[in-house]
Amino acid sequence: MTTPTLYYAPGACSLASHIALEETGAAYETARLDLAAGDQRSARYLAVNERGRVPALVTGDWVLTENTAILRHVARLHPAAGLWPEDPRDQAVADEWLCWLSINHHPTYAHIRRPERYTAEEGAFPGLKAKALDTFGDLCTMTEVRLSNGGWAVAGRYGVVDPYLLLFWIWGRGPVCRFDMAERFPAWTAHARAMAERPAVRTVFAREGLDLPR
Ligand SMILES: N[C@@H](CCC(=O)N[C@@H](CS)C(=O)NCC(=O)O)C(=O)O
Repeated sequence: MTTPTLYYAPGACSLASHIALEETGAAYETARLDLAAGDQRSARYLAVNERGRVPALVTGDWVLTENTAILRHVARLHPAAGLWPEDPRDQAVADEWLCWLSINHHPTYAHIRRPERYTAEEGAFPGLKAKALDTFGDLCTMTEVRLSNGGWAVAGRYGVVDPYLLLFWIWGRGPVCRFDMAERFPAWTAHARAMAERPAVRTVFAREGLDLPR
């Protein structure tokens, strides 16, 4: 079988797919992009993913983008890793989580980081960023509520939703939001700390040069 290659950028949303691949224990390769240097807009990368975004998972001549698709695909390709639930309701809950995070958390965060994508008026940037930061905090509160029973996100079993949750915890902790995650989101922080115990997470954080949740 062809070994897939994950195109990723340190600390970007590709982190979730990166952890999921590592969790399977199967062989894969990585190709690192520096988004600040504009690698995603290079001709070399646009030939891989014409959208100029990470992640992209390349298997032979097949290119798959979008975290939610990659997460589901990786889980289904490696059923023995148990990363996708078997029960239909649990599967629906896993899909619900992936939709919730990708449709709400990700674009809201993008409004804080990349206001120029959402308004042409530079004078509107501070207001837009401030409102998006508030909204991101509100979304985190809603995510916290769903995690308040503790444990992994879906039916108490580890799966691909968990690394995707970790990504947004990391972004909440990071320099763009600077949230006190432990204070504001204790259940989610317990989840992030449990993630930090996993060997696959440690491997990927070391490769990406990220600080583990504490
Ligand atoms: N919906 C996509 C979003 C992909 C995306 O926006 N990736 C960002 C990193 S988090 C990116 O590559 N940004 C580079 C750019 O916008 O120039 C997914 O979840 O995979």
